[in-house]
Amino acid sequence: MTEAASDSSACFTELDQLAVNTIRTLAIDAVQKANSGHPGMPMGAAAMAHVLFSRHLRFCPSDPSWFDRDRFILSAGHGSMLLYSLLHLSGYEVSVDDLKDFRQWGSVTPGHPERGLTPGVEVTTGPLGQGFANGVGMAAAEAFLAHTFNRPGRELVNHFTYAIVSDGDLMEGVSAEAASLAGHLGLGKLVYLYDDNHITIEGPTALAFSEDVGHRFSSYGWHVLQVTDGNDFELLHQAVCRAKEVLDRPSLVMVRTRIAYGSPNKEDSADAHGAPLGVEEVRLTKRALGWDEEAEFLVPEEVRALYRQAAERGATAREAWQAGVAVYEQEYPQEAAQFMRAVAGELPEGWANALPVFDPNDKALATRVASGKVLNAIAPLIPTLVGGSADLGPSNNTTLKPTDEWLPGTFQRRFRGGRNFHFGVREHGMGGLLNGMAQHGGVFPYGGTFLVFSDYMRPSIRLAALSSAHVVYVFTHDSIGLGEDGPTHQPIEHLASLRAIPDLVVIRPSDANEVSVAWRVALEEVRGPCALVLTRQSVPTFDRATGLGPAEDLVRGAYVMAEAAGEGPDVILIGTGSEVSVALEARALLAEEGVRARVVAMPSFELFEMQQREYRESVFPPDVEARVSVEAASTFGWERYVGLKGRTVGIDRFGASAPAERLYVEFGITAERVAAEAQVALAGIRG
Ligand SMILES: Cc1ncc(C[n+]2csc(CCOP(=O)(O)OP(=O)(O)O)c2C)c(N)n1
Repeated sequence: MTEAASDSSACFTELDQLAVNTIRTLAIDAVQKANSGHPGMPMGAAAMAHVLFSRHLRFCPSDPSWFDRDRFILSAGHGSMLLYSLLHLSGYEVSVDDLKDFRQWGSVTPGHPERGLTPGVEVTTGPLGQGFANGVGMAAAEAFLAHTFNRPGRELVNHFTYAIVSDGDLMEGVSAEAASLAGHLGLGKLVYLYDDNHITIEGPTALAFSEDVGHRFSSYGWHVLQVTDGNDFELLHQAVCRAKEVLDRPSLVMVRTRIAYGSPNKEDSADAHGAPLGVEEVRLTKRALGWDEEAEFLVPEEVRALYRQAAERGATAREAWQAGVAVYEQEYPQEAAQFMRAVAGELPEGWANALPVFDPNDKALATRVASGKVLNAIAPLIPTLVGGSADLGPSNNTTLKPTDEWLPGTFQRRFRGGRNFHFGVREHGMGGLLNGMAQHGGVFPYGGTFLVFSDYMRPSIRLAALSSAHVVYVFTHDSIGLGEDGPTHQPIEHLASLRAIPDLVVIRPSDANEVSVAWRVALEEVRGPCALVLTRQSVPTFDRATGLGPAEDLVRGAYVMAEAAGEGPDVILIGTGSEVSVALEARALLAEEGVRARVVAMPSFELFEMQQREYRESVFPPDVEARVSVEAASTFGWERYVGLKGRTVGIDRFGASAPAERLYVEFGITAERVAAEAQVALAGIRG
């Protein structure tokens, strides 16, 4: 651990103090006007944020998505007014009126920063700890791309990832997972400033947080620095300079700050964490800061000019980068084309031709195994497809062969494009990293675990959906079909709960060929997160030439897999994943009883809901009310498709430890049961 010493100067003047007080008072005014929000954190962290934005951060407000910009994350998203004030001063499209509109309907300044809504906001933060993990993912993506594309003297990717993190961020488990991984990997381009103000909502951190954070991070392998006075520009500047010099480890700059700095009655108090200061306290605070007590949303012109300089520096850096890219294009045309495509988030032309087609005559294949074959078939064509698993690579079939691994020290030397990422047993950290990797851009990230452990990373999945992070989840061992590991490992409610997340596409393919199509959809058609839900156990590859629906129809979410014999169906049987076979068997049983059953394969509710009504009604004709769903999972949600007169076959209790075949029988996920339920539904309708 090092104490920052005075060895360089960035010529801080009164103007810097004016700028910091501008940031503070903008936050105070916006929270007061909105009558809600969090003034304390921006007031306390204003100086460190100012030093970072005015002296270090390389960014270009006129081109917020310039690829080689430094990334900045406000992990403590509740301090959003700190970020909005900085974005405004820096010249992003965030006006004073937008600041006055803080937290209002339709504004670009919502309660917590939302990517895609406000120019300059890199990731959506608010759930503490997530931003921390996102930054690690960004630094990992940066390191991967730098090693993949940079050439001697030609650096296409070379930037830092900064974040301001708070006590709450460091208490959350997800940040511990991500920090451990960042230290292990030696992600040296990661610089975090810790707003160490000793206050959370309930009071002093001493109530619940007493470890030695510095030692903790040192033991993770981080470079830890201390700044004892969070208002000392020189100390802050020097600490950031040192952090940037240490490139073999991530850096944590612990900055002792005072929440609500400048407020005579609320400084150092939890009262200032999440409530407006109040009219009188605002006045007193402005007086204490030497500010015009009457002025609101005041931005002195000279402060704007100071920030304009930072933006100009960024614009110059961007131009130099563009010139470098032009030279690189001449020298390395093939790599340049790959790089440009990656930056644009585009897949190489023709990549989908590499998607395997599986032969129905081959032996039955678990859909997870098919997924592994698909991944390995497409990986050579998509050099920026990177990912791995939370220590379940051999089970999730997420490993690319042959290729390098991401290991400590890997980033310190040129390597051959290691793409297998070992997240370790850290599902939540993996979820946060994947979001950061996706939102850094340039890579297509994927991550695997057992479906049941998607719970461990659910907050990150939710944020991926909320902020359209293009991530593919490989969730295997998707039902009681995993067998003997028992109820702790058998997902029940997981499909329903993932389907309940808006803007998350969940796909449960029924056979190997659907898996192939599912990967294409996940990479090429879905713009946000996509969960592939795959079996542990083998399932047959359907012989589509025998009149079954084409696997390609997976893109529509649901399709007629087997039509009812004769005129129109009496009943519709709907299956997903491994239960499509069960539905097909039930159809045959019903045929023996003179009942015409249509089988619908329904790999994805979400893709189906995107279809036109005519298509949806062609799959589920409204007049065919006898419907039975079969899925080895909670029946919750199936009412939507089976209707009031339909029946559901599923599992609304926890599973059990036994061989899979026995479990299917015990839990009634059988063709006989589906056929019987079909008869019940028909009897109900016929009265
Ligand atoms: C995952 C999560 N849990 C709880 C909250 C609610 N919350 C918002 S801020 C906060 C504590 C803030 O303490 P700190 O991070 O030190 O911020 P400061 O008080 O310095 O503003 C909590 C519990 C949250 N935003 N995210």
